[in-house]
Amino acid sequence: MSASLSESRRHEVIIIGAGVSGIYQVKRLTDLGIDSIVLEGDDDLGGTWYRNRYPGARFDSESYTYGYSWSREVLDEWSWKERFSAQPENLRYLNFVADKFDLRRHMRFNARVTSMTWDDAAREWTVELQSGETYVARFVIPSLGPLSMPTLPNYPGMDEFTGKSFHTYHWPTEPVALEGKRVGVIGTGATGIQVIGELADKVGELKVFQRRPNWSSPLNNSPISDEEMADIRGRYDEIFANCAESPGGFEHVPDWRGFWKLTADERREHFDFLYSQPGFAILVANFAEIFFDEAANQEISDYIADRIRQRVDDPELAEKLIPRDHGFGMQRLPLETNYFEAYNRDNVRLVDLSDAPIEQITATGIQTTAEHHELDVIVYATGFDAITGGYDRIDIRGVDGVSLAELWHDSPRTFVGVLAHRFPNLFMVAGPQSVSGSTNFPRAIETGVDWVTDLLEHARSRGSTRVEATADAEQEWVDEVVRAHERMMFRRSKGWFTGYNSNVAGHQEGKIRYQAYFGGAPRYAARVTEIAAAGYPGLHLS
Ligand code: NA7
Repeated sequence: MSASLSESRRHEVIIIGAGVSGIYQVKRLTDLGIDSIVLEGDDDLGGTWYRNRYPGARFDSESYTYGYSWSREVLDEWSWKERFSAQPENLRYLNFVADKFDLRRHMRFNARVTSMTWDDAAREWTVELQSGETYVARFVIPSLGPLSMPTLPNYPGMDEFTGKSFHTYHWPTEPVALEGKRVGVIGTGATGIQVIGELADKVGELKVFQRRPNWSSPLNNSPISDEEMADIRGRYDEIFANCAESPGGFEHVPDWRGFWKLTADERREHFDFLYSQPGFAILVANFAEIFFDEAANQEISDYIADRIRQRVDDPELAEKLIPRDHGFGMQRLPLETNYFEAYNRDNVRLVDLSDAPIEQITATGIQTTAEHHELDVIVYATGFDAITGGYDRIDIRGVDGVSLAELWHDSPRTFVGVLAHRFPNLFMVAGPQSVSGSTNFPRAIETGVDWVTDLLEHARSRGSTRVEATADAEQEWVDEVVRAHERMMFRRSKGWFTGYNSNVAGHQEGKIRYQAYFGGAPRYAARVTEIAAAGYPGLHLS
């Protein structure tokens, strides 16, 4: 039952979500003396790094490019221990930042938002929690994270399995005994590939249920020594400046020497070099042509396929691990540690679902059309209702009760990924159609938080109590998002970059949901900076 409005708690700003974005957003607002509260559905802060506790969960971005750039003190005091830091350390980092700035006192946990309703007369949002309590605020800043809505398949019998089963996002907080156990992993995306590489030598038997193979290349993780950390600390300004200039928000920048100007041997030499480099270098420091020239993409795909053949002992199995339906980098590239070597182990088996799909989950395992697999544990690494999923699960009602989920049913519509027409005073940090889904998240998050904060200050300084994107400005941005997709070959691939998830009702294979802006982080940052400098054309402030 809803509490009456007189019982509602009032704040000027409600931030939804205490993850990487919410933490920075509340820091900015409280520094400005703006009365804000963070409502977090989980029982502690950390968002993606609070939730994703599965073995092998770690950054794919260099740790020191993932961390916040906005506090010199944090940069000076925090030492990253690994180039690609693992989940427990990442969660410690976020706690360190929140505690250092005493941000927990602005956060309320176990406060899951279920609905939000705009009152155009009062010019405020009423936000309702699962508990029935309500909050009222002039502005709401959803900081929901692009991958916060996990999705499970809907195989018959999933509830009947008597062993342990969970989605990777809901990996239990208490330790799970896996030694000697028969474990099945469904899914070979970025998550599945991390889990499989990590678990192969720690469980009795590992069966990988693969619907489609994914391209993957080595993470090349390594420890960061004290000396190296000191060097990184001295170079932070340069590192973040490089990230700001790279389309993906990474240290790695594309190679513009010209794919076809070099000989095949020179290109191969460059591929060899990149394959040994850390992180996304093989993708984002590669020749820019691999993203839009079919022949260039085929060449790097063939190169990576050969690497897989070299690493997997059984040639027939190697072929099953090589994607045929999309080229290298055309879906989110998983980075791996010992993934391909895992298949050389006697206790690891690939179950190719393209030969024999899953029919049902039984009390004791997984039944495919070919055989029954007895299992003690089933790990669903089956992905997310990406980018818009977090919004869809809140019933958001704008002007005249219009539903955001209904308006976005086919594809979201926003102005620069921050505002939506008919939803005044709702400022999405790193929302749909921003650059967040296509880059090193925190770099884009900082752009988003800073822009939202400036806009809020601008509105307050003018005494504006209502900020809305015009329909025309929204349409222009949607058109720009579509044009950026059209330039990219990956628009023909399946996967969350193009908004497709087979487990979400209403998603249609081959129909793009324009969920992210793929024009690159530098271009996005320049555009939104230009808009702010010009006094926010496209927005109606009153
Ligand atoms: P992804 O990349 O969406 O991968 C999900 C995987 O699960 C993928 O291999 C899917 O196969 C597979 N899947 C999904 N549903 C099923 C069913 N019903 N049966 C069999 N297999 C299925 O999610 P991740 O969690 O790996 O990565 C998401 C992001 O998290 C990642 O990009 C990082 O930024 C962190 P498919 O390829 O669709 O055939």
